[in-house]
Amino acid sequence: MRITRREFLKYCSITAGALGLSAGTVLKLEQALALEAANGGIPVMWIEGAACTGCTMSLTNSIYYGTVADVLLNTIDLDFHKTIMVACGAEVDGVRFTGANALTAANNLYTAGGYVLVVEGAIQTAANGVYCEVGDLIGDHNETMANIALKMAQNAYAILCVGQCATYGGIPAARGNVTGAKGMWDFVGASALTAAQKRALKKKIINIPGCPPHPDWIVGTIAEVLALNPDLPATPRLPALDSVRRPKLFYNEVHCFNCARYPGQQTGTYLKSTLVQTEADKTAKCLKNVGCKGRVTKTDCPTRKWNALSGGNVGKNYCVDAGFPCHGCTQPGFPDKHSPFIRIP
Ligand code: FSX
Repeated sequence: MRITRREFLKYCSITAGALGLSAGTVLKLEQALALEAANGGIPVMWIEGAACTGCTMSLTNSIYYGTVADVLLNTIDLDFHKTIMVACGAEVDGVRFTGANALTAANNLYTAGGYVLVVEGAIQTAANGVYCEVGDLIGDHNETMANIALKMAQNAYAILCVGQCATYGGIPAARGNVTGAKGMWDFVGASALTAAQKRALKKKIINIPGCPPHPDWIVGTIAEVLALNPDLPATPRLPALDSVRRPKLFYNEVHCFNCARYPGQQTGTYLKSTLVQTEADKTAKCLKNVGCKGRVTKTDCPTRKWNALSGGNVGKNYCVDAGFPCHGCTQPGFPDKHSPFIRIP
């Protein structure tokens, strides 16, 4: 199935509410995509470090589209994504990453501001980054994710960190982190760049946490970035972000306030064990006493839910509705700060 830009716009219009896009934003998106059609579009380069690839899997569950390639190849120009592209190995790394390395080449597509960088997964920094090599890139030796991420981030137009691992370190950076795994923000902060370079780079970062993130959060943010920058100004306009650089469209409210079990919290009616639950408990009993982190977690999971059957519809379910405590995967500090996930009374 091939999805045209027109259909992508239709999708954004139909699902504007679900994606968190205003009518005005959809209009601007139309201008941006028109420019994309005329100019070939700004390429998207998607690189992956230490991760389970769940973020990519989540994106491929984006509703409405047959495949993620339809979303990104036919609407947004995804030039590089190792998991879903057909080409692999030295052939494609040589073309793409060598382009990113050779930043001075006059006709190089990947010169400053020439692409949007999506980072999935944490950056492993110990032992000069050898825990994560990302391809046969330089003659007879491999390049590290750490080197590639820093080079590409410096020259990216904007940087979307997708998933808890790429944003705040996630599971790869949990206790026992011998590989020195870090989220992008901390990785840049600990790098050898100058203070001015770090500031400039950090200004371009948008964090889309979640383990994994909801596909709407990813697609919606990409759509908003395009809509905000139809003319590709030198300094990109970013969506409204909170203090840990999450788009407010999706991460503005504490989970509990929209939770179906909130009445239980207000009346002090708590579930005693996740193993014993009735249907009625789903709206009557709060999960706080079995380890729920909803009180400190900002996410729209309770209203958006996951696995919608068609575009624009609320999803079928999510952790808390399924009887499992929220484990705070959109918050900095996950998983250590929120462990254990389940408390057994
Ligand atoms: Fe991390 Fe992505 Fe958790 Fe996995 O690839 S956010 S481990 S579900 O999904 O990076």
